Amino acid sequence: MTARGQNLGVSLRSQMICPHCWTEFPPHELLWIAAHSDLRGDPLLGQDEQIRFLPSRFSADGKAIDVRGELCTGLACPHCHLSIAWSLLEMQPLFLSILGAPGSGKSYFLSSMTWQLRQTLRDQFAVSFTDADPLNNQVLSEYEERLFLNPKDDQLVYLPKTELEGQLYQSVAYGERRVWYPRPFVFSLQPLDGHIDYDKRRLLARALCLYDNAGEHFLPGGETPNSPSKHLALSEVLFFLFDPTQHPKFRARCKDHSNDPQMGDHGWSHRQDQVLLEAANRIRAHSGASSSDKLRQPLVVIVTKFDAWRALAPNLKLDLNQIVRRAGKTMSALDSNVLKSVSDTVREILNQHARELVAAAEGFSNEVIYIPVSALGCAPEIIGTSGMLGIRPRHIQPIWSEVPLLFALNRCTKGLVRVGTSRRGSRSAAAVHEDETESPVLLKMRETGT
Ligand SMILES: Nc1nc2c(ncn2[C@@H]2O[C@H](COP(=O)(O)OP(=O)(O)O)[C@@H](O)[C@H]2O)c(=O)[nH]1
Ligand SMILES: [Mg+2]
Repeated sequence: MTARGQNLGVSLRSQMICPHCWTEFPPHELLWIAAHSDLRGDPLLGQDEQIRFLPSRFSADGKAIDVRGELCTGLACPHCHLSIAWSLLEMQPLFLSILGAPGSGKSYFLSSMTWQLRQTLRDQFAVSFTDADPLNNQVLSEYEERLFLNPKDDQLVYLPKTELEGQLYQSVAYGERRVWYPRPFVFSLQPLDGHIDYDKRRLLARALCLYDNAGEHFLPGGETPNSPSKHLALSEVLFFLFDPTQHPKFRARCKDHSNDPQMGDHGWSHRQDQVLLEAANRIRAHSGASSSDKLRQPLVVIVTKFDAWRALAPNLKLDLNQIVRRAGKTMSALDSNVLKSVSDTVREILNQHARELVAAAEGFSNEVIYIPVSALGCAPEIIGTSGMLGIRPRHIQPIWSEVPLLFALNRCTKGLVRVGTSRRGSRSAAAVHEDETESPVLLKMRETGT
């Protein structure tokens, strides 16, 4: 592959990291996935998988040719043999792990976030957000379709539980040992025409690798050598979902103000601070940090199901236009004043009702931000006598689901998404201007003439 990079019309990265097993390797070690249907049987992935091979023949446009003469398009990791999206050849990866107790709303949040980002990033930030590997992202695309593109929008639907070893985990057999890796959802992000740094698009582009972890993995004792979680240590920012409906004090305060079954008898409780402490321990173990060290990654505490606990925050009006503000003709910026004031309000509420969580979060990282979201914007209903919870797609109205990732993109990239501060009292389209003190990674924005 080395000499083939130019033929493919891409400039290759010198080192790559597999988003499945996190092995680092140079691109010329990449394997190709045979295309001919007879070429089946992989020692690591099983009899039904296509053969992985190091090619010796290439087409004129740099694609490998398998031993049966078929043109191949799929790439695979030389270590675990799982498939690797092309965008990882060119774009720096951005790992991001989503943690939370079972039932805290991770799967709904992830679906709502990616659905919203497809529009918000393109329309407001002139950034494209596309599936790097549609086949690998299929589970998530199906979730999005079920919730947001469902033709039977008055029927109750639900997302399946994230099984420990189900669709969201892929298994690899290294001899006798079988390892289950969390399936990454990989998205390509690049500036579009209209982005202030469109001419630096190759430099700014990132391959976002998201992990939806089964909550059970993070209950004490959940990690085994066969279910590794090294992505936590690689994550540039961590999302921890805190679910107030699982907290006894929140439930006691909200049950008379919410019709959500989760706030009543239907609710359950996990010690959510312990999930965070367990994650911190694993990251420290992977990175060799001492148990008293705070971690280098910023921590976003995403307080889910805002629709169910909004009675505790009557002054929070979470309108997207309040935080995503026009900063020029084609670009918007995140208003850091709004972000900070909402974070302070939410921290105060958590401090009143779940002090242990604030202590765990602030012991975890020096940089903690609290963001309320509602993936659904409404309460689920109990489905018949099954006891399961479902949602009618026509009721769904996400609240701020994309904000945590917009913040992460600002924090971890060199200007893909920008922050600014609103001028006092201004509500005009040009209400936000760049504030270089807000983020060390902020690039200077040229005058936009607004
Ligand atoms: N009220 C409310 N409930 C939600 C919301 N998002 C998810 N839920 C409910 O929370 C439960 C658990 O969600 P899920 O995403 O499966 O949790 P996970 O185990 O962390 O992946 C489901 O029964 C959902 O109906 C929300 O935004 N508001
Ligand atoms: Mg789940």
